[in-house]
Amino acid sequence: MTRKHLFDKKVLYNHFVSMATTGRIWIGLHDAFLTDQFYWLNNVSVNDLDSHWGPGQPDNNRGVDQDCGTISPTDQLFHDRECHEDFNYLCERQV
Ligand SMILES: [Ca+2]
Ligand SMILES: [Ca+2]
Repeated sequence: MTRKHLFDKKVLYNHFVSMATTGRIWIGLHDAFLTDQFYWLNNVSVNDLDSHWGPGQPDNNRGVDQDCGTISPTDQLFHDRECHEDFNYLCERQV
C-alpha cells in the first residue's frame, strides 16, 4: 500500500465522518458475495488496514442478514445494517 493510497483512505474516511454528523449514512459497502467479506461498490475489498469497523462489526445483528455498510454518527465507525433501512447516503462521482 502506497503512502498516497493511505492518504486517500484517510481523506475518504474523514469525509464519511464529516457527512455523518446528524445521522447514519450508507457509504457503499456490501457483503453480497460472501458473508462478512465486505467490498466497496466498485468491488474493491475492504481489508483490516482501511476499514474502521465498530466493535464486533460486522455482526449480522441477531441473525438478521445485514449486508450493507454504514457509518454511525455516534462512534464514527462502520456498522453493517439491513440494506432496506432508510438512511441518507453518499454518491461517488468523477472529479
Ligand atoms: Ca452480511
Ligand atoms: Ca451490524
